[in-house]
Amino acid sequence: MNAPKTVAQSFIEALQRRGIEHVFANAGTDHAPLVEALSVMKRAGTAVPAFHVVPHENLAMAMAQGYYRVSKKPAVVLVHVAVGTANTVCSLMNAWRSNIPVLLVAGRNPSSETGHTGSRSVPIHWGQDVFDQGALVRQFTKWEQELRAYQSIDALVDRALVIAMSEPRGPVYLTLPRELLADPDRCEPIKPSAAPTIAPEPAHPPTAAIEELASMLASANRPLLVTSTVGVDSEAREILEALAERYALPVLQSWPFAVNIRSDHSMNLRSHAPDWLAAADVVLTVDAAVPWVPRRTSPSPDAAIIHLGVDPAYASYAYRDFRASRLIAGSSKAGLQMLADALDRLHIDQQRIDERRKRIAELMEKAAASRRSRIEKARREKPVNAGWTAHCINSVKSGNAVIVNELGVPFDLLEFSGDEVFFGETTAGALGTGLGVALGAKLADPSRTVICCVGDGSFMFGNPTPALLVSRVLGIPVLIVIANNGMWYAVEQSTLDIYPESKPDPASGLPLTRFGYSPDYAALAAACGAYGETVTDPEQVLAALQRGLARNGDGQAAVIDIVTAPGTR
Ligand SMILES: Cc1ncc(C[n+]2csc(CCOP(=O)(O)OP(=O)(O)O)c2C)c(N)n1
Ligand SMILES: [Mg+2]
Repeated sequence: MNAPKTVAQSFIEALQRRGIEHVFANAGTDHAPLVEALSVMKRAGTAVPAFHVVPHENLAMAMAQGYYRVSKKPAVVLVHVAVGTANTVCSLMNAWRSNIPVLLVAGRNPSSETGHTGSRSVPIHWGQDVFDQGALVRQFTKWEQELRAYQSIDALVDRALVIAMSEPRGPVYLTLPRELLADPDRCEPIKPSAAPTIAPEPAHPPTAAIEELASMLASANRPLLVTSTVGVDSEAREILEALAERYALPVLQSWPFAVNIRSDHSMNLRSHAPDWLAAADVVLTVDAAVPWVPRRTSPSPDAAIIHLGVDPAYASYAYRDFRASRLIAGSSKAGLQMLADALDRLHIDQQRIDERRKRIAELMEKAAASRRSRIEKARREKPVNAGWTAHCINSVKSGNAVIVNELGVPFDLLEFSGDEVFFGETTAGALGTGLGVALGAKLADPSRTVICCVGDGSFMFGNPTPALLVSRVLGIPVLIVIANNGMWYAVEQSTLDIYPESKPDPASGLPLTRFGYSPDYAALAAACGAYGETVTDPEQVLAALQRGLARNGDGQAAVIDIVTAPGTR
């Protein structure tokens, strides 16, 4: 007689039915019923998602983010009880702040001492039992739940995914007790015809509010649009580009997480335009959690400020004082298109637009000249200047490359045609996500070149040994470029920023900023089966990147360790 189907099997079937392609797994004793279910299902030839062994949970969580960004599909991260959950939390904070849906699943260790197949069997089942496992992630997830007896695992998986995929998107957490996973599934099987999970449609902003916004922009002299993440949706980026071009509406990217506007666009102020921000009379922020840093520059108190986005109040941020004359809630993509249409219906003084276009063109030319001279200066600097690395990356990357940047190169020196995927830092600033993001992106679309630029600190935070192992085992080669300044420059920089009179020791810099030793990252790469190279000469950067990409073409990951000067980025 066949053994009855377990809840563990039903869980795996539910993932398969809902279109989950990848499970990034870091297993433990809590997963015994899942391991057995997978083994049974494999022998029976049942279709299941790809379960990948990922030897660090932070890496698994990062891979899910890169995978989602390229495929637009959520992945599952499977971890071991509270301890595995704890290891995901750093990268989970990034997923939370960048609205990336991930279904994080953890086992719960058995509660019973005897009497059940799943009952406790090793001493850790006492020690790993915690009072409130969900508390570990509750403030970084949209929803968290534990499977209870007689609940349908199908319904629970569905609910988790729908919540993760509804706007604003984000990670969710589901825990599965070992005894319940081992139980026979007593619930009615779901009808095979049931439709797969779909993301709920986001609400559109109200027409009246958009029309009012259009009139304000139509009569503005110095309007400004500020965004951080709108370009995560390439269609929204295209709408924004057309709107900005037509109405000479300059776009500032604050803490950019995506390509929000292509680099050669006539209205692209990149990430720094304090003068225009200070003088703007109408400021529209679109998907920008931190549109500016008030202690540096703010718009004038007389400026009209409008925030547009699915959650323009950013309810998940504890304190945030970017007061606005208007908050417009709704899909930013829909809102930008509605705004373009509303502006088209208005009678707008073309001369005013033309004059502004001229003023902005002059500003752009100055900024471009300053970037050119920065690159010319960087070209000769030794140790290598990361600005030169950015320039070399521009020349080697393909049009649809994925560029991940975690304190690797200056954003403003990267050039994007618009078809690339750019994955910047999130406002959570949890370092150690870059390597996994790059791997997840490559898994989602192996035809894309994936270049991951990281600081040496970020490289170490990113679990490099597990990352290179996963790259090799899954055949997902990426190019990792390290800006190796031997330190945490950000820490030194932030100290000097608020204590400008501070005096770093000429030999050792400020306390708590220098590593004191530089590991041989190229040798580390080689030890993990990747190609590794150390570069000290600026003239070698381009060729080294090309060699790395050639290795990628042969299926091997590459680590190009570029020695930069302490106190620079
Ligand atoms: C997980 C985590 N730990 C610590 C920090 C604090 N922190 C912010 S930037 C930074 C330095 C990162 O070093 P690196 O990647 O080498 O970049 P660099 O600043 O040297 O350019 C640190 C430690 C953080 N953001 N995230
Ligand atoms: Mg560093």
